[in-house]
Amino acid sequence: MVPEFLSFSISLAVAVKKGEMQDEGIVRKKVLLAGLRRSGKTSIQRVVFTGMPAKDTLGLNCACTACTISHPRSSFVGLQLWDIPGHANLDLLGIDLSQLSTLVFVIDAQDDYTRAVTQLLQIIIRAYNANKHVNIEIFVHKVDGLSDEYKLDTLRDIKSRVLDGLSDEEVVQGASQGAVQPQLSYHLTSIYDHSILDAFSQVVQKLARQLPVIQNLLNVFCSNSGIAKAFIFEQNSRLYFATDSTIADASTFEVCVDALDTFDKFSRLYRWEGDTVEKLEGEGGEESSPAQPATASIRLANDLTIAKWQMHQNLILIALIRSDTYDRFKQSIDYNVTFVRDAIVDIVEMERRGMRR
Ligand SMILES: Nc1nc2c(ncn2[C@@H]2O[C@H](COP(=O)(O)OP(=O)(O)O)[C@@H](O)[C@H]2O)c(=O)[nH]1
Ligand SMILES: [Mg+2]
Repeated sequence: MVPEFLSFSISLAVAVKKGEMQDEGIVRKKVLLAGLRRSGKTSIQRVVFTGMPAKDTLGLNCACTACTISHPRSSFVGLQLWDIPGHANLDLLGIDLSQLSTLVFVIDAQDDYTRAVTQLLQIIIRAYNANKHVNIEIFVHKVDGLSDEYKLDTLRDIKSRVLDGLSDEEVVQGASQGAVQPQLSYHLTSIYDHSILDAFSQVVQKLARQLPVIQNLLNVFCSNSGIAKAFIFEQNSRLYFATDSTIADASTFEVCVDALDTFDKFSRLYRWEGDTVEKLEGEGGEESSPAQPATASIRLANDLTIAKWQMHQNLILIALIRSDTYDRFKQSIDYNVTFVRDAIVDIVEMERRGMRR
């Protein structure tokens, strides 16, 4: 039951790489949210990063200016998110695409997307030619209310239009010689369910340098502790930074996010005495999370238990496990968690030192 963790060493690159930028002494990765007007960019940004309830986005005004939002300092990945109006001219806004780590393009799937695909092709070519390593993430958005079949047809249609469009383009330098191709990832998203969190988590994970290390750690932890699925969530944003490599369906993720919310709500009902409070308040500064116990669990009706452990200031380990395994081996699992926690704390501290240069 007790895992044997291999010791691992991590080296961080010291120079500021392409696609990174510094502000307030923190290196942040730039993520540009692009797409036609009213495709849902601002709603995504508000729901994911400020916790705005999805229905409140109905009242969002059409922003005519670009805005940036910096992910909290305590985050695992330093992010700067650019939300630009649909009609904006990138050159006039002074956005240097070579500085971009990720381009997120939002397409409204409930609308005619012909014009959106044309704009997407233009921006892919520009972003790719400016930085061959840019991650391009395409959100086929507002899929709530669409049948599963219609969703998949729409996704297939958009993919084929984009591929056709790109193969017709001579402008993607190098691609025609069969060298490098822009790497495109597609996500079906909606702000009315957890798909937007899942998609944005995957976007952010690609920017985390230590992801493979944490993933390996979780794989070892799960296989040695009888755990079906584990996620490391950032509590404030509810984005997950890593999960083990077991394939899980969307409902597993949903149930884990719901549990995270429930733990959070319950923890607000109680005052947690002791070191934890002082530590959280002292370290967190601007965005310290509410004080809460280091561990808690919820038993679901289908003989499964969801357990959580506080890993670091704002990072939570959530694990889905059979209830009988949890009851029998709780102490061993808690013991294994201490290995994961120590490793995560080391990695996070190292990442933060890497961010502050
Ligand atoms: N049904 C649905 N509506 C959405 C979704 N995301 C955004 N919207 C709505 O789309 C409208 C335009 O959103 P907004 O964020 O202002 O678009 P922007 O111009 O791209 O920033 C708003 O009324 C939102 O409530 C979604 O996932 N599903
Ligand atoms: Mg907007």
